[in-house]
Amino acid sequence: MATRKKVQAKSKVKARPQASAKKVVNVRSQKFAEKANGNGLPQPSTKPWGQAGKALDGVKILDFTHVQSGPTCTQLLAYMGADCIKVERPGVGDITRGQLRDVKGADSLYFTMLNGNKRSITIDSKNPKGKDILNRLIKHCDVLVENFAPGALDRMGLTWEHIHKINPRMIVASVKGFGPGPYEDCKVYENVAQCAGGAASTTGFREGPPLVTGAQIGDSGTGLHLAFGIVSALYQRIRTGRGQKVLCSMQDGVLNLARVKLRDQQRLAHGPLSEYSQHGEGVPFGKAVPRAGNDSGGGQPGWILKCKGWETDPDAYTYFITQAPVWGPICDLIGKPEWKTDADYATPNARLPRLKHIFNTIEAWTMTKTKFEVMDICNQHDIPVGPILSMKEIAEEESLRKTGTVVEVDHPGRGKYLTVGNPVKMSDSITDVQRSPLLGEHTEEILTKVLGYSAKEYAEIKSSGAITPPEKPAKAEAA
Ligand code: CAO
Repeated sequence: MATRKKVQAKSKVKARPQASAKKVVNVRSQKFAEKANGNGLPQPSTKPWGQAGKALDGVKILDFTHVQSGPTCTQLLAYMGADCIKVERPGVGDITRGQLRDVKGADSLYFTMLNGNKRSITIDSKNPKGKDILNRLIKHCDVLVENFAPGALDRMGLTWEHIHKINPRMIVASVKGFGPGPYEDCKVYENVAQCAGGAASTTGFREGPPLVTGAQIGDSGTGLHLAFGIVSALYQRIRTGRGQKVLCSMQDGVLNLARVKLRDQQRLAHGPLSEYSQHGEGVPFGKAVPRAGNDSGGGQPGWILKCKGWETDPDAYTYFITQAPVWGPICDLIGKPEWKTDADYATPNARLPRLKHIFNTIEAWTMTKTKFEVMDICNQHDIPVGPILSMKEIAEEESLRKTGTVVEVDHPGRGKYLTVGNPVKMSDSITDVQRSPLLGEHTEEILTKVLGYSAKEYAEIKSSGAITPPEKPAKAEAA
């Protein structure tokens, strides 16, 4: 009790400077207070949960992204309710529209799964009228998001100075391969980032080469980081009234996700990494963190084990963690009750040099069960295990459909397809996943309804080449 009182007292002291913050904030909070119910806070919505709009309703995004990293970011913002206006090159669009195509002539899944809930406008950013339109969009929007190669935005004339001059409130958010330094001018794709961010050197088996992972930690991971930066900048703008630059380098994003390996690098200076199975096998460590195969990244040893059917099913495996508190039930399940008291097996430290033998013994048991049976049996004893789910199994998993994590949407060009919905679930901001837009589907709507161009102006824009693909040169007449 005494401790709680102390904490409360502390937070009171902290709250005071906020209440007497700068004038600007005071004026705003006074306005809130007028509507308030006596405690200085705005009234809660009268609408039921989930019916008061979405978290980012009213936020307008000028989406200049392409490929994967940037679109991941803006799709998440759109899922949260932001109005995302995707600018694409006339006639071409985001290059992924045509990459890895599975349905002839239709937008690829690569594109459709990264650009849901957005509107598409085509603008040639190098055409003078195109530049005018972009300037209007800059005035209209809150955030410009881009992931062009270094310098490309500046070459379009859209420098930070230019943008900030015409809209001081605009947040300019960028993904680049590297941050400032020797590699800042380099173009970067997913696997380059995985390698440069320390993930590849620490992934794979000790005896094999570095390995990249299937999860797109460089692209989607960095897009996610950028979304966090944008929302933070929007929040800070409430106080400062001005936008700022937000930069996420893919190298930084990957390193952030691989931070436990930088932890291990520093631990190496103080002795071998005892939880790595190479330690138990008596293999000495080198100067850098080695690849750890399927070792668990934390303090509880784990490994991937075969399950019933592994001979024909490449995914008939389970991850099995020998968490210390459930060592007793593990021994009972695998038919080794004597290991509970045997000094060679009874404690986590005693087990470390014998992990290979222990996992082989557990595997002899898991091979008699399917991965789902292992899951069911082990969870009754609180033993942490995880079936290796194939993408087929995930696509068909009922519970993921029910939560809106896997969503089926209909597309005029390609029919029904699956996409990944919002992985963040909010009780008062419900995501409604919509199909990706066709190239330029909303050009007229945005120009006339959002930017207020008249019908006459729209016709002029149309004939200027600013929103249409360049005309193909006439074929030379046969001699
Ligand atoms: N109108 C006119 N021109 C346009 C345009 C438009 N609407 N949209 C793009 N362009 C132009 C750009 O201005 C640029 O022209 P310049 O080189 O003359 O300035 C050109 O298209 C190509 O842009 P780019 O260099 O960004 O594209 P790229 O295909 O050559 O490179 C990529 C792609 C991803 C390697 C590079 O953009 C990059 O390194 N981005 C940052 C890191 C990143 O996000 N990587 C992840 C990609 S996802 O795997």
